[in-house]
Amino acid sequence: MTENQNAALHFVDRHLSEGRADKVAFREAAGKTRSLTYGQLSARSDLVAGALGAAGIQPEQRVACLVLDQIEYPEIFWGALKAHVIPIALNTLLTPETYDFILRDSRAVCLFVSRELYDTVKPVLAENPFLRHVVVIGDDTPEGCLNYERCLEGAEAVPVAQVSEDECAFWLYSSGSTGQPKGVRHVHGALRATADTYGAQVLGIEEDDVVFSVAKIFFAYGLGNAMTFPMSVGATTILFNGRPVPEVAAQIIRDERPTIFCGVPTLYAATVHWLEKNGVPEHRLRACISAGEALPTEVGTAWLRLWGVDILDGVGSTEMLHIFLSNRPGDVVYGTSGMAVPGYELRCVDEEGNQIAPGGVGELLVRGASAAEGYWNKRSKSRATFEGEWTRTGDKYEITEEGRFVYCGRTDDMFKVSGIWVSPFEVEQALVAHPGVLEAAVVPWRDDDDLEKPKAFVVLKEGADAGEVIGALKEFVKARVGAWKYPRWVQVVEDLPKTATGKIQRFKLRAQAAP
Ligand code: 3SK
Repeated sequence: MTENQNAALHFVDRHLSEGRADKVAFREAAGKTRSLTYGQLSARSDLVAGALGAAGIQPEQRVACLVLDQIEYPEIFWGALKAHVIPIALNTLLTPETYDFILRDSRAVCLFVSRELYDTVKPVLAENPFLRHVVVIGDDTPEGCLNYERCLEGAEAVPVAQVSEDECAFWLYSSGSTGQPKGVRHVHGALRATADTYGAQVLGIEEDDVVFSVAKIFFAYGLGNAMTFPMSVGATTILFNGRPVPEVAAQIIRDERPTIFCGVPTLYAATVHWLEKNGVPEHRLRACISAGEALPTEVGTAWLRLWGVDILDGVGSTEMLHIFLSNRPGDVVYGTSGMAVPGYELRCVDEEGNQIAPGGVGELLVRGASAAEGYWNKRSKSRATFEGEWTRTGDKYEITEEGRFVYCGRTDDMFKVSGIWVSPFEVEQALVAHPGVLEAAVVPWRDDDDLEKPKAFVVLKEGADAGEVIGALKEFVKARVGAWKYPRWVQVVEDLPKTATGKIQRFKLRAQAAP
């Protein structure tokens, strides 16, 4: 019989035979006191696998996870992998309409949901034709739902499903430029590929590390930081299920004493301001990493001054699962994204696919073992992104003479806010839904911290009161498309620049923002 390459054996059960059954794998922070050892995780993920089977859920069927960063997350994720059921990690900040889209698109047969998030998704559950079970984590189980703990109490462990490293393990949903998220399908072997490359060779993660990631587990970035990297070496993760604001991040660092801190530029920038006023906790971090969007130089240098440790800025993607281009300890140049992570190859090409010489700008392509096997049910998008062994990133980069990569923007109009993709199209749709707005265009605009945020240019309907409309638009958009996507600035214009065929020329608006 061939070796079972189920990733759960490597990341979870291996620690039992290596003497780490009593080692804490996860502990909750900020007023929470629960923790989970590797032994408990192994046993409880076995029960999740058993419960899925007992509920009639077949291998390769999907289960959606709308779960906060809490100890049940790893139990469900690894339990599903053990049963060869496919967990889908859902962003906890989406709107009911987007959950409805994803649940239907994926045809998930079961939803695991934290009690705190249930009311958001509830309106779309009754009409869903695929969902057979809704399992609620926490007390006060709503009518018609199952309680997570009760499900585990009645379950029996089953053998870990035999899979090859090339079999699908889990999906993540990535936002698309048309506003419709795409299911990104990752295989068992990809988890190990990211841990063995970035985790081991850039982060240098070791057994006695304690990791705190403000990026949540549902992001590819958070999944590596807070789950697979620490679990690849038997280290410990601090879980925090709240909104990461500077004072809380500083308090968790002070109280929980992580050795590795994983942040995003927006939080680093805000935390620098906060620490300058309130002082830096007396604790030494061994490594700090950043991804999601380019880290402003000033933020990196200020952080180094305050903590005595660099921020390793890197670039990854949901399609590649984690970071493939990064600065490294002892070799940090702020303002650049560094160089290829060992195990990955990079090249920049022009529109005809010709390799760009140093000094030029082209689209970044990446080759590495963690690439997704494709998008779910999106053949032409899969073909356009996954070109044989190479994955197109949609990012434009310049390669310097020294071989460092400098971020130059997106090939399309998408941009990131706090590390999360924003589709201008989606925000524009929300803006024009307002009764006072005729047309809208959204572009990235740099704030005082040199980070990109949405700016809206709007053409008002005749008779609309500009002050009233501007005053209402931010909240209006927040409620429709998600809290981080609302335009931080709204400018009223007479008309929008357009092509002859009526397409908005966002690049003309973006050019106004250029320094
Ligand atoms: O946005 C990034 O840079 C990133 C990094 C790691 C994993 C996933 C993503 C999207």
